[in-house]
Amino acid sequence: MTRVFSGIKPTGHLTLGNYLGAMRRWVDVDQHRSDALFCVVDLHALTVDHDPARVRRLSRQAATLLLAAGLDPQLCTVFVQSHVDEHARLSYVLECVATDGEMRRMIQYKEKAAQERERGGSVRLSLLTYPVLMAADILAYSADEVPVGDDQTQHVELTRDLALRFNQRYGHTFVVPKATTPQVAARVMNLQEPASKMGKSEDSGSGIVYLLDEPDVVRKKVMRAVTDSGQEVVYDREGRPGIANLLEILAACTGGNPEALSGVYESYGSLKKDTAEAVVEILKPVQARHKELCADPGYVEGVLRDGAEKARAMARPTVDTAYRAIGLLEPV
Ligand code: AQP
Repeated sequence: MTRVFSGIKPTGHLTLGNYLGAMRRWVDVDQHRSDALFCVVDLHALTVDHDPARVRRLSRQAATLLLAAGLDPQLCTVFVQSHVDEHARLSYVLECVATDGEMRRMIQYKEKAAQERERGGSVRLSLLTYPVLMAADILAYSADEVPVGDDQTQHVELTRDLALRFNQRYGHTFVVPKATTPQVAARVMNLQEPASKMGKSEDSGSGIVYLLDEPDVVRKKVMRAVTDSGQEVVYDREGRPGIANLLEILAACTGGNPEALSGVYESYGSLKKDTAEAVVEILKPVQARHKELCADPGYVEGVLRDGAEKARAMARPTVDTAYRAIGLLEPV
């Protein structure tokens, strides 16, 4: 059976981008057709300036939202990265096959490091090595596929390179995974800055739809989305990025196709109105289930406890094999 691994970083409240680009496929497709693991990758949230209490709160919220979105612990494994030591154990070994140059070429590193410097902060070493930890997350479970949004494909490519290099130098140890991205909404853009991704750790929330936004807040954000001075609704990602983003969001929410939808609308206003309602509808059941789960924190804790135990048992043999292969003595 295909093994699937993916994760979500508790660096902010989860967004419509996280949902349409990744979570929805995990729920609708991956957990049914594969042996799937989904992880709140909390160690990754420590790579930038953070408030410890907030990271703990966001980790709990992310796990609850994964279940609210429909991940079923009977079908897949849901857990928190820091509860399974194998991630950090393997990460160090992979740092011994990765190079400094490879890390510095990562687009996300360049962008986030520049942001940190702009804020007057210093860049944490873990921000540079973050893709190696992500490779460890994936390789520890011998995952065949990694369902992600567009922004993460470069990191999965690096994971493939590290797996191949390790296997070649030290003997076959890792499965070489591949990224899978959705056909529509692989990159949901910020409603106020359609040239930038809708990212959960951005400072301003007005261009970002959060999964727990009230319906009226969603409507307001979508209705105020930046478009352009034109009138015609056409799907043109380069020339009309704001409109293209709305068409993609609408298509992703309604199961349509952004190009086909563009012929349906005569004004930006009606496109925005339908997009807002489609988003409100898609978020409604997730929000209702989230409310129920918040009233039952023991259930969520139980899922995470069982998930960590299962994940540990899956990861340990591979990580032990990697330790022996690279030259570390077996414990006595
Ligand atoms: N805007 C997006 N469009 C499509 N997919 C997206 N994903 C994130 N944003 C979008 C996908 O969601 C999954 C989980 O992402 P993550 O939490 O691991 O981190 P990220 O990719 O760095 O997402 P964010 O929200 O932008 O976080 P910050 O702001 O902290 O960097 C991934 O599969 C991702 O592709």
